[in-house]
Amino acid sequence: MIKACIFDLDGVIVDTAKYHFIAWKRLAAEFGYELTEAQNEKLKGVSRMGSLELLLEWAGVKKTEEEKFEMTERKNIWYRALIKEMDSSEILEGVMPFLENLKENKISFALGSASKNSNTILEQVGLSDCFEAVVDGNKTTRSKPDPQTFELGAEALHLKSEECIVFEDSQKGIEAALRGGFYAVGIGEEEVLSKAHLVIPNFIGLTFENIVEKLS
Ligand code: B16
Ligand code: MG
Repeated sequence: MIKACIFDLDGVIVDTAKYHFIAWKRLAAEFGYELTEAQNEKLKGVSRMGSLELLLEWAGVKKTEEEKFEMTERKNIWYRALIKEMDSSEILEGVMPFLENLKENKISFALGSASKNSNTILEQVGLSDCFEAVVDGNKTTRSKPDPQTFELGAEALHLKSEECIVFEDSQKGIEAALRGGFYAVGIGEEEVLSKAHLVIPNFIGLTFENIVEKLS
């Protein structure tokens, strides 16, 4: 029986990928590399350091561990300046009614994100007190596709993985959910997220009951 939902943040609740893109692009320009939107897609759900490592690999640039740390810190300062301008209008369409529907039906829900900035983002958009548990990059030691993020989420809700639905927009996140034994619902395009149990474009017009029906 499905008793709870675990939501990824970037790409599911809000679209912060556009801000990550601006900040990574600025960093890449420093070593003469132009990051494309298609490459930015590949950074979705990837940790901050993992993203830098991919970027350096694409650019064919080598850096020391110290330099890499400094670069991620700088990128994060630029990124934080951008997210500090966010407000509730950036919550993706359909999300608020879906969360209201969960509350009405007394269905627990948690956040499961790779971001170490999730608390700031939740505060900016007015969702700080909304989730029963928040598992983010500050609480995990293993990145998606490892299921740790969602396992900690289920644990915080005192539930088993097979009792929870994970909503994710990235392939790595879907893989993490499947590896952990969760129901995996992809938010986005079927071709990209085909491994998920179900793919929906967004939450517009959907209820918890609709999703459970589609999964059974
Ligand atoms: P930060 P999610 C992920 O968020 C983003 O999709 C990914 O692009 C980012 O690199 C990662 O968080 C780490 O973010 O630099 O804020 O710690 O999709 O897992 O909610
Ligand atoms: Mg995401």
